[in-house]
Amino acid sequence: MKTFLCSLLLLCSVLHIQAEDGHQLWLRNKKALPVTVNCALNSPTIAIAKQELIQGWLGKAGATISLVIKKDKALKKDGFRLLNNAIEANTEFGLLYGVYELLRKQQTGQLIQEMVSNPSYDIRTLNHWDNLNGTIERGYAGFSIFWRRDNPYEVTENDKKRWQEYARANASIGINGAVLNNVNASPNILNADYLKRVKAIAEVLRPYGVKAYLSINFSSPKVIGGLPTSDPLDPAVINWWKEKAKEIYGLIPDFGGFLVKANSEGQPGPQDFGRTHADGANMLADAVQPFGGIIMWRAFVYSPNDKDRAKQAYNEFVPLDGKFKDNIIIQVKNGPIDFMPREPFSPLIGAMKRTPVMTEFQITQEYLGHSKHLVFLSTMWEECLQSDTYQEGPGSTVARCTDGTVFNQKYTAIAGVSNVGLDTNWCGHDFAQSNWYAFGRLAWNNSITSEAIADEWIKQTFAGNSDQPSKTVHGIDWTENVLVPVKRMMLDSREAAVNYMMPYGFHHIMSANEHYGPGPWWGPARMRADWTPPYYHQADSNGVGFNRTKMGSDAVSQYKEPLASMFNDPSTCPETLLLWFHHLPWTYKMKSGRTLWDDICTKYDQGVKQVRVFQKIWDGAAPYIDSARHKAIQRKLRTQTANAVLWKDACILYFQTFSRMPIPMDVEKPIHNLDEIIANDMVRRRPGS
Ligand code: GCV
Repeated sequence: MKTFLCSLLLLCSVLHIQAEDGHQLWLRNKKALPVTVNCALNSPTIAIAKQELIQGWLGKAGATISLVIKKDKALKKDGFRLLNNAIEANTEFGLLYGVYELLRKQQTGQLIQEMVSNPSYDIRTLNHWDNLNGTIERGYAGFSIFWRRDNPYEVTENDKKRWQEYARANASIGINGAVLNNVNASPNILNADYLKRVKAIAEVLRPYGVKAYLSINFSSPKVIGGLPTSDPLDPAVINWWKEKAKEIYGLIPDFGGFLVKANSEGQPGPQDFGRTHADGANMLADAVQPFGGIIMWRAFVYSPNDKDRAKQAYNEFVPLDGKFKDNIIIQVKNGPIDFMPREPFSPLIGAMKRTPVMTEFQITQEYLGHSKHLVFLSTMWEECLQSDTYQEGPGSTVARCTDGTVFNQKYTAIAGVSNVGLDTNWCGHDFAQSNWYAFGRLAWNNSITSEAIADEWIKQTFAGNSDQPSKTVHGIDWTENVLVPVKRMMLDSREAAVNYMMPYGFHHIMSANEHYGPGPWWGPARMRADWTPPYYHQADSNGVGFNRTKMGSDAVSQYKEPLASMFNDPSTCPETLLLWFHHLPWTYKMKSGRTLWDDICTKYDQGVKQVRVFQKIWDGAAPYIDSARHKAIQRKLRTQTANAVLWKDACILYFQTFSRMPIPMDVEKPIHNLDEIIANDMVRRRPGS
């Protein structure tokens, strides 16, 4: 036995076989060719840049590359220029980004030409909803990489290694900021012991150009500062925040700033003291301003009293336009409700003309199948970024309204709610890594296509794997059997999820609390209406959908013409958003010529069929993918299909109780019974169970 193990180890080392467990993300070990790297500068960041080139070089063997810091007007912030034998940038981080770009091009078989690349946004952050006890709100990949319950302040070598790997992954795709704790923030994050840990994290992230930011709790002056109030206009409170900022910057000179969730879902905020969001944000902005810090103030606000939750952020924030200090950015979720599988863009974007606005995307799949479903979110974000707001004439896309092209902004930024945890493969599902990757790539370049992102990611993540080292991006069979079909699967996957979960503008009809399976029926008597699905789908015997037209809640009027009129009329409203804006009869005639009911059933069915195709595609790729990752993904696809069938059956059968119409003949018949699905769901949701 001993001899057998020894020979196996020897064989592995000869063949360079490495277990593929997904931990290396898109940065898998390569058999690098020799290269010489020159740089006049010496710094930890330059050392990383050199090391990356040496360990990843796939260009001409024996080449020499120079890394040059050079003032160049064509380069903005951390942009870079790739030349034949050199990378130039204004900053050392620019050089590092240039190195990763060059290596990415080599690894994905792209033509390397002289090019300039500038980031679309100055600040490209991940938001970690990580709690100080190590759990992660809406996290599906294990515990936090930053915080833990036991020995919370101890910093181990293992911690540092993880943080370093995390920072490297971020730098490789241009992410330059990390908000380290949950927006539902514990005031304790600002206590000295936690700040020491933040300092330790920041030190590991720093050479990779990733700045640390913190979410703060607006009541901190009272809760941990011992003050009688947290009123933002109170001189003692103002002073407390100034002193706290001084303390933080004393520890972490390049600290990024604060992210704030205020007066939202029970979090404290300035309105508790009769003040406005601007009062609260400005007070914090003053505290961090001397150190170059910024405030990212979230506009995710809604109260149970409004008739339409979708209108509230706009109603509260637009009147405050122009009242915010210039180191504040309003952070707005991409849609008006909450990271649904499909929403129109938030009407706040482009409407605040004298206040910088940044979009917040959700990388973690709270409403898109957690880490169990394969859903490539890039297409959803691309759809949002390319939506035309018309705010400053045609072409005022979400991307251009937030990246400084349309409005003159001191800072531009974008945020993604991270899906990273302690799981070996970081994200729970190997394909969920592609969402981290896509967020970074879009944050760097908001006009890159999802197709290009998927192409890069597949090549870097799967080509030339350990079981099949010879199958590389250059092989025709690899292209035909992996690259092309897997890319198709990724690009179709978000639409498939919309189809089997919430087609035609349905939203918020998932099960309560966990937000995973279907739950359109859920609505206990004393529950806040806007937390229950019937508030959103409004199904009755006459029809279905939320009436947001001028005759309904009039949310359409928050959009600039021609959108307001287009959304207001069901015949011009995109069918993908039909039930978002309209309450329509079940017999409403769709563009297909069939009834709304028939088309709803058909879409659910189509979603299931699409996931079955994904299973086939993945099964077909088996000979080309290392077996550990292949099996893990195959298993998850099975779960996804079963869950898609459940969504389809539950929604069709539930809505049928209102439509009273037959399921079309060509739609696969339900295999579940509605009463059983509901009973199961209720049992799971029974208090205390
Ligand atoms: C961090 C949704 C989520 C909450 C999240 C909140 C937010 O409501 O379900 O978990 O809280 O959004 O974005 O603040």
